[in-house]
Amino acid sequence: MKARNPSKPLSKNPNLLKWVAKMAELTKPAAIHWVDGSQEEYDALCAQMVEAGTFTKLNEKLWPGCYYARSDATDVARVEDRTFICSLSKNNAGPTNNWVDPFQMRKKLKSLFKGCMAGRTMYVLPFSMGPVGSPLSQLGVQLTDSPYVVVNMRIMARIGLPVLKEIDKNEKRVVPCMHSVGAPLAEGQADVPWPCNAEKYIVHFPETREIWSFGSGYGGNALLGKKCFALRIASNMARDEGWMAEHMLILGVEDPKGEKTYVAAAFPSACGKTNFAMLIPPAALKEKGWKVWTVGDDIAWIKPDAKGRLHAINPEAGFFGVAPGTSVKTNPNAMASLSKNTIFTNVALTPEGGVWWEGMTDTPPAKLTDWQGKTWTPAIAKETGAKAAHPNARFTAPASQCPTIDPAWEAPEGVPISAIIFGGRRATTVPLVYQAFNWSAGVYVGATMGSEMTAAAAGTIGKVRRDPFAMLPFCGYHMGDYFRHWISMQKTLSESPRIFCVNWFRKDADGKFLWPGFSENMRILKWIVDRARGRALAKETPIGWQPRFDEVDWTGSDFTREQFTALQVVDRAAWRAEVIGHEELFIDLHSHLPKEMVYERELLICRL
Ligand code: TSX
Ligand code: MN
Repeated sequence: MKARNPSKPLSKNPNLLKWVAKMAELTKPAAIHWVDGSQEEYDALCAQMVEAGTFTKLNEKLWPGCYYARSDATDVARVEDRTFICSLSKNNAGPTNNWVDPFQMRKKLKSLFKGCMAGRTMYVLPFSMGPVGSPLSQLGVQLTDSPYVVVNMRIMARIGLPVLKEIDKNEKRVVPCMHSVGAPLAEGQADVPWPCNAEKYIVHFPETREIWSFGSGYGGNALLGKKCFALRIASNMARDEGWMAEHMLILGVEDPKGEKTYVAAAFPSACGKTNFAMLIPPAALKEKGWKVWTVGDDIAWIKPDAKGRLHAINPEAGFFGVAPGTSVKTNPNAMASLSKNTIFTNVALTPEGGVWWEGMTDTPPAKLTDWQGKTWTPAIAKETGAKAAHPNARFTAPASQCPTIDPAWEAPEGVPISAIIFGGRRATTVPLVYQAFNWSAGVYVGATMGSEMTAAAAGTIGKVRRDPFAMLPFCGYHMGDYFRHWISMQKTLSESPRIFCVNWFRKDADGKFLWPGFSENMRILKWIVDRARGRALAKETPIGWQPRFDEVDWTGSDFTREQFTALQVVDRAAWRAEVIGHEELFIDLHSHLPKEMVYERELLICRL
């Protein structure tokens, strides 16, 4: 069979062809490649990157179909201070986003992108966020000079021919996504394994629904379907169209009768969101017939159906997960998901052609090549503190490979959402679990959630950093208006999901965790699902409804009434101080804050 000529356009859509030509004229690539999304194309791009030194093929026996990439040491994470929401009015971006006048930004981008793809191939990458053809899905086309981005996007989204067919139906608006690593090659200039630019711009135009990303090849900066589209741009679409684009996992709880209850949950970073999405119940509950199914681990698009019930899809097709800390103990389902056909970035390499990261096994291998290509041994680590894997090292794994992937994870109509959970990492004050009194009280819980710093690098240890709805870096408009949108969503619903708050991280006076977490979280999840179904009791406290000890299923556990009581304490003095902390964030949003937030706070103070 003759290989197809990738420069031949795969679409006749005049708007798409015009835009591609215009962008090629601006960026001056040496070639254009229309991405069909096939396995052959993926294999060829991977082979080409092995040849170029960007990829290392892992040992086929140990890690079938897997590749390894090491990024530039300066291009290892999202760059929040270089991320911009360029709405026409600064007021619409709000105080929690960086804003630049869109006319000025367009001028800047034009100069940055001028000739920026010289010597490289520009890939035309059509993608669908959500199952192709789902009424909840959205379409985009990313132009990128990074083959690494193309192969990662093939795992994280639906790409290629089926998407182009959808685009040619011309029903849905297509979001144009421009991306360049910003490293043009002069005639005869040799390439580097990870091209990037010290000057980075991650730019969103919410009104025109456009994304422009320059200078980075990493994760959320470069895989534009994910944070840029599915959260920042989609949050704008969702507000305008009456749905919700949320930084939430989706899971399904199957009860002993075989009935499924779906839950969406938002957690700030470093709370084990992916672990919770792939939870395995303790043996005793498993034997009773309880099972958790995974729909998604990061993003949920939620929309009322014709009957006014919220339905959610996972707009992604893969997991772009943090590797360090992931093990057969903390998350066996993630380990199974990443066991084949996975791309690893910035983990460590074993002499056998395998990968390793901190926390994968109790004892590290005797010798590794670290994420920067240097020799790493446990002795060196002990002396210098050097990490074998970068703390933000990632795996890109197909969701279909997750052993607990829900049979309905690609259902075009989504799954019905019965409960919403907000979490945080709090050593004090916030109990293990409580249920908000009603929707607006639940919105208050989401608006005031936060985590305590664990690393000195991120700020003062112990200080609560507020991250409302885990959306602070991802809301594409004014956070106060976002709260307002949440409040107003209830008006469109015939039945509101129940809203809960959890905290797996409460500590005793000696700094020891009060709750074993991980699989044991199933007992709390079971109570949440039983509450949503009207099957469990609760007692009223000043902050919401809490389970009594006897209302949690402790089968197979030796957790005591006293331990549980300590975890569930609502300390009125601590909560009075907590409410003052809520105000610190609200004051910044004051001019856009919905009055419900003020009323909820007043009522909370009254109850305290
Ligand atoms: O992911 C976590 N979850 C959710 C699991 C479904 N982690 C990992 C940290 C975040 C990246 C947790 N860490 C959880 C948790 O529920 N809880 C804790 C805190 C903890 C850590 C170790 C122990 C107990 C609690 N060890 C023992 O009890 C032996
Ligand atoms: Mn995330």
